[in-house]
Amino acid sequence: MATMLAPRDTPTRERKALNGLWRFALDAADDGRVQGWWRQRLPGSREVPVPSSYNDLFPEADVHDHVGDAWYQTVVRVPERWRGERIVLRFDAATHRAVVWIDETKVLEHEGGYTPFEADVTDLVEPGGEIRVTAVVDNILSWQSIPPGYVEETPDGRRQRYFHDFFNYAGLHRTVWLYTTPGPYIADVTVVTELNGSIGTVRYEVETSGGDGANMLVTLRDAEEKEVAHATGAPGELTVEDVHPWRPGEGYLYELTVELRGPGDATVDVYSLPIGIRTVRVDGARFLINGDPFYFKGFGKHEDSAVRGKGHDDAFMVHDFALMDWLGANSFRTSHYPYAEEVLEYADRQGIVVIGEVAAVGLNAQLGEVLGGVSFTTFSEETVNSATHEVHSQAIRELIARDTNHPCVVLWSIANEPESWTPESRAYFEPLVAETRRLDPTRPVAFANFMAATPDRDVISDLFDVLMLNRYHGWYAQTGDLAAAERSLEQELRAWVDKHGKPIVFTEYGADAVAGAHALPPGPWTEEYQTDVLAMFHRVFDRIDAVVGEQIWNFADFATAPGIMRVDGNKKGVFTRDRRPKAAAHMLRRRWRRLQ
Ligand code: GCB
Repeated sequence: MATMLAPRDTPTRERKALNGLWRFALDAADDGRVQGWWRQRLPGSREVPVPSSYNDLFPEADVHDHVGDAWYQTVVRVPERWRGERIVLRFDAATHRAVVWIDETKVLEHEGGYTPFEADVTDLVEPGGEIRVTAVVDNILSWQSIPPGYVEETPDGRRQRYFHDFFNYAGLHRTVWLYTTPGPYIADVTVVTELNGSIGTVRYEVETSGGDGANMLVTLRDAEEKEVAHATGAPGELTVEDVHPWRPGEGYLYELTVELRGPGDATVDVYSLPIGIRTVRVDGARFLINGDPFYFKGFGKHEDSAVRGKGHDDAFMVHDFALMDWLGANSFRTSHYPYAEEVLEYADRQGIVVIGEVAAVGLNAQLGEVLGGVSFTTFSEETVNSATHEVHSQAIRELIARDTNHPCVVLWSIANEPESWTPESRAYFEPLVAETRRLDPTRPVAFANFMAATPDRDVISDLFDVLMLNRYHGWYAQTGDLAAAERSLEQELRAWVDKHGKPIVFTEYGADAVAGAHALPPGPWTEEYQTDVLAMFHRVFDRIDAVVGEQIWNFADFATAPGIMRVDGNKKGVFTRDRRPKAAAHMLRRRWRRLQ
């Protein structure tokens, strides 16, 4: 399987982050591609930070609500010592699509806002000299993008409409790199692990480019850097006696080092990556990690913070994980798109379990009416069609290629709340599930099920391994009546258990609460009511064995498109957007840390 190896410093490789302030120009009139803006200094004097969304950096609405191209440009000096190396330009993400030039030459084109892309640019750079890197980043969502949307032409300009409930932040959200590899290099490493009593097995595949006749040495070291196994050649298998597994709550990692050796055993290329030895399996209605039943406690999250929007930020990452730990959470879902790879690397080390989700959110006409204000048929020639299917498929391929070696990821989510009650939806998802399994036979596959897709209507859940349910009893239904909500939730849940007998993870449940709003008796939007809704769900979960997880919607308040259902964004966070606890956080801490 093709992987997408993260850039790393190794004895044979060096990387250089191009983060910082880049020149920036919005291009609402679509002039740049016609006029060839990559050939010159971008017009205007704006600069923006990379990584960050651009939307919230300036007070103007035309920046915040920009639709179309945004141009980024920087000048970088390529180290003289890189002479003779292969040089790669890599973007960890550009939301939602980009074209990149080095000086006058187009080097990259990529669709999809949340996965990396790169190109060998050796022939275009002169070590010691400077290059101009220009990227045009287009934020338009269409029926053929993942996620989908459409653009409305109005007398006041373009307006982007979409069918998901988070703001359409755009820009260079993650690190941009220049990095080196030797000429012949290690291109791909895929690892699959197994456990058998105290013996761990690491099966690996490696692909190299060039270096014919070279041989390969693969070494595994434990966390104390002691060698525990080695092998030559690929594919291969390493056996680890007295294995120390990766497990939830303890991110024990080994380091796998692949060394490519040429004539006379001279080192050609070295690539190392952290790996965790663990297994994942679904058994009846149980979700097993290392053979032990696992119960997910955590959140659906967002990459979202004030000012930087979806720009990756290590400070927020560390703080969010610390808050999750304070609560006793053990997991989260990367709702509704692949997060920065730094987040997965950190989860690997922290022993936090991750449900990895592709950006397929909003493939649902019913939600479209609520959020996009438009009536359409979900699956049709004019809407979600075969071209969309291919983009969706590619998004899954890129997600798995980037994340397959992360032990924290235990489950793939290939869509959030799609239409799942029509023959068209089954025809759409059947091949996607098959493709996901082909790419990764080791992890279970699921999708997050929409409230209206009740067990009697749903026609696709039998294709999947785990039922992930998003439910809002007591909020969008039975608003304000938790007794009725509890009854109807339990009834529905029992119907799922009877129909499928699969493990059920609640991937969303919750209620909006405006921090500081209080009432007795509790009413919607208050902190008390949010707490009561969560407690109601928990009573039901505790009565049903097939429920193997609870991930609240949401970890923190987040930005959305404007709407009368939202108060300055979505307020279902148990933390505010600046990560202050609401009453629900204290209740969760008592439950998850068993303090009551
Ligand atoms: C959902 C969606 C999520 C929304 C949430 C809500 O079902 O999956 O993206 O933000 O509901 O708060 O309405």
